Amino acid sequence: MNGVSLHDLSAGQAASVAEVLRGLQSPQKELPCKLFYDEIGSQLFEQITTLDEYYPTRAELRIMRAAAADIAARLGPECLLIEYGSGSSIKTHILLDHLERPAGYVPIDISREQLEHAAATLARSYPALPILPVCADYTATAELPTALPPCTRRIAYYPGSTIGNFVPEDARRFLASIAEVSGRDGGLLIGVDLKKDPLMLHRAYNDALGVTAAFNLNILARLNREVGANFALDHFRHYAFYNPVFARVEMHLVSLTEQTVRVAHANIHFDRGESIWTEASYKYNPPEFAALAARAGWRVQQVWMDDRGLFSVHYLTVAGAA
Ligand code: AVI
Repeated sequence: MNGVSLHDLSAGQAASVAEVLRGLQSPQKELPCKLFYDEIGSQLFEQITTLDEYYPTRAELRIMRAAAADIAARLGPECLLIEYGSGSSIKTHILLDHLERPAGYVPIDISREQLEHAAATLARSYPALPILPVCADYTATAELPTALPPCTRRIAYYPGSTIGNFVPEDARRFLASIAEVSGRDGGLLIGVDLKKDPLMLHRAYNDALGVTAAFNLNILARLNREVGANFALDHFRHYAFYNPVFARVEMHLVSLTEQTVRVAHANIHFDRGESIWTEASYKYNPPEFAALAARAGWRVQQVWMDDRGLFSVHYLTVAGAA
């Protein structure tokens, strides 16, 4: 892997039968959205980010391009950049291109393949930059390699509004664990999707080409492949809608018929019209996100938005630091 050595804290990434069955045996059936991202699901997600209807990726990129110098000045020289999620994206390149003498780059991801690919790509673009990839489920462990390069401060980077895929209390817990890893002088640069016209949200999760539907249904195909399930994909419908009461887009898979599906050693019964809840994508306005972050020990220093007010990038520092 181009001389970059990988720190493996993962316990493997196959779907856990116990977790899947717990979700499917709950009164509101559910599956964890992290199961979307096997190889096929990750490719489908890449396609989603290029769809006309899916505005967040383009809006965040516009912000990063317009504010890169400003952001780099905020982060300061010789910082250690710790990215949660895979770091192969253009956003990471924009940031690294503008940072002053970054001390190192630590991408953390559960997908070993994506991590290796991202680290190798970045190593080619930045041959002098120390890169320390960590293979881990970052929602479950805050651990980092002990031998990290010396730096002025640790900056956590969490783009893509993935924070919206946590229910708010889990988001708070995750943000608090990042504050701990970042330490007293730490910073956090995070992308957050904003509340907006519900029709625009509806279109973003119900694209005309059906890529989001394929992404959602792939979770059942994955269970067929990995845990010996026998879901008939054409007996389920992708159903996504914006719920303004909770300010979240909900994605479900709705059973089109009464049916019983085998999942590992269990039989799961579905009534006609019953759903599996597969994802929540919470939207925040800036004061709401600031309040959530404050409960996790962060203080907002600056917020950048695109000219259409669709997306936001927040820079926060650990509260109580000088
Ligand atoms: C990764 N995450 C921020 C995406 C979102 O918008 O919540 C996942 C996604 N689900 C459907 N489309 C995109």
